[in-house]
Amino acid sequence: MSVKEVNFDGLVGPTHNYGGLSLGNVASMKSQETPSNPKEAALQGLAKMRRMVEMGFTQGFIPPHDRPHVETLRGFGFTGTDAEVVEKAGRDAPMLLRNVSSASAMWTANAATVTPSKDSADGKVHFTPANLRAMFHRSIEHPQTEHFLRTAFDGERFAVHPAIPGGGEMGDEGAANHGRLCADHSGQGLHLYTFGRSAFEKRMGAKYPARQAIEASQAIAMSHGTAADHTVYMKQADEAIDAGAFHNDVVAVANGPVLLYHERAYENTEATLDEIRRKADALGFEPIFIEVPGDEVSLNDAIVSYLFNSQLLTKPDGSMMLLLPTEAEENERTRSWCERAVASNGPIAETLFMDLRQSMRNGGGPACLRLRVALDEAELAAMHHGFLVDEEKIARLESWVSKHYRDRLTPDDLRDPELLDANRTALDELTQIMGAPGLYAFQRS
Ligand code: SUG
Repeated sequence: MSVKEVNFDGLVGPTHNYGGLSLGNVASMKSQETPSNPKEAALQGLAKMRRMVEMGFTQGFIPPHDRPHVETLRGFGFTGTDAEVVEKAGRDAPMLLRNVSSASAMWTANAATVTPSKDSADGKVHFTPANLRAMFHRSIEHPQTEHFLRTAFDGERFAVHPAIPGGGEMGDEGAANHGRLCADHSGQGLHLYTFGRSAFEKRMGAKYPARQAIEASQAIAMSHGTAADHTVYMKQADEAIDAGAFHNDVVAVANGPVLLYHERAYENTEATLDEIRRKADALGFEPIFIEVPGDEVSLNDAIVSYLFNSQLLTKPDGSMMLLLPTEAEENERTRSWCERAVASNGPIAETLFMDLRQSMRNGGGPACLRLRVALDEAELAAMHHGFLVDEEKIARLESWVSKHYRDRLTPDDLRDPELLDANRTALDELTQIMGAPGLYAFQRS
C-alpha cells in the first residue's frame, strides 16, 4: 500500500507574542518584548500550507491551544471566574500569565514523536506527545496535544501514548530531535534519535540547556516497538547547543535516504554515520549524507538563517525540494550554499523560500511548524478529516484568522481578560469549521 508523508502544521494561535521565554533560543531571547502580529503570523503559516497543497502534498494542521491556560493558573491558587483568574494573575504574577499564554504549540515539530506503522512491532502508527519539560511555558502543552492526537487519530490503526514522565532533566522535545531515513516513504525506516544529555548526568558549565534526554528517546523507541537495529542514537554537539541549536532540527534535516546536516551538529560524527550506513544497508538502502562544512556555512550562519530548519520534501514527481525561510535567502553564505546544492545535480533539485518572519522571530522555522506523519491509504482514510486541509478550507481558515486575530500584541496586552473571551469565541468557531465539536476542555465543562 502506498504511503504518504502528511505534514501537520501548527495553526498559529491568537496569543502569538514575543515573551522571551526560551533560554538558548537566540531569536526568542532577542525578540523579547517587541510587538508581534498574530494575524500576520497565522496568515504566513497558512500561506505555507497553501503552497504545499498547490504542489500536490497532503496537508494537515493542528489547532492552537486554549490560551491563556486558566486551569494552569488555578493550579497556582488563583480563584474566581475565568476572567477574574486572568485579571489577578496579570496583576500579581505577570510572568506566570505570560508563560501560560504562549502560542508555542504552533511549533508542532515539538508536539510528538511519530513512528509509522511500517516500523512498529504491532503495525500501528504510534504517537508520544513531547513532555517539553525544559521550558515551563511548553511543559503545559502535552495534555492538550494528547487530546488532539487522540481525536485526530482514533481507532485500532493508531496508538497514542501519554508523554514520558518529566521532572529533573527527563526532557523530550518530540520530532524536532528525531529523523527517519528510508529508501522512500513506503519503505521501512531507520530512526535517528538525537539527544543532548543523559537525564542523570551532571552537566556543568554549559551555556545553554540540553533539552533532550537519551532516556526519553529510548523509552519512546521501546514503547513504539521500534527494533534496536532500526534505531540510531546521535549525540548533539555541545558546541552546537551552546551556539543556539536548542533542537537538532536547527542543524540537520532528514528525508528519504538523505541526511543534510552541519559539520558540527553531532559528537562522534564518523562513528555515528558508520552505524547509520550499516543499519541502512541491512534495511536495503544506501543513505546519502550531505554535510555542510563549517567554513562554507558557520554554525552561527546556520542558526540565524535556519538553513537546516527547512522542509526537505519528496515531491509527487519523486524529485526533492527544500522549503526554507527567507532568512536563508538573505544570508549570502546560506543562499550561495543553496545555489551550489541545486547546481550540483545532487538530491536537492529545487529551493523555495517563504516568509515566516513572525514565527522565525521566536526561533520557529518551516520545519518547526510541522509534524510529519507517514500514513498509508487506509490510515489516511481512517483519521479525522477535520485535521486535513484543502484550498477551500485554507480560505475559510484565512477568513477566520482575519475576523478574530489582532494585528498587534505585546506581552503586556496578555493581561487583558477580554483576550481570553475573544480567543475562546474564535476557537469555538474553529471547531465548527473542523467538524470537531467539544475539542477544547472549555467547551466540555
Ligand atoms: O521551544 N520558541 C520555541 C521554538 C520552537 C522551535 N521548534 C523547533 N526547532 N522544532 C522553543 O524555544 C519562544 C516563545 C517566546 O519566547 O515567547 C518559544 O517557545
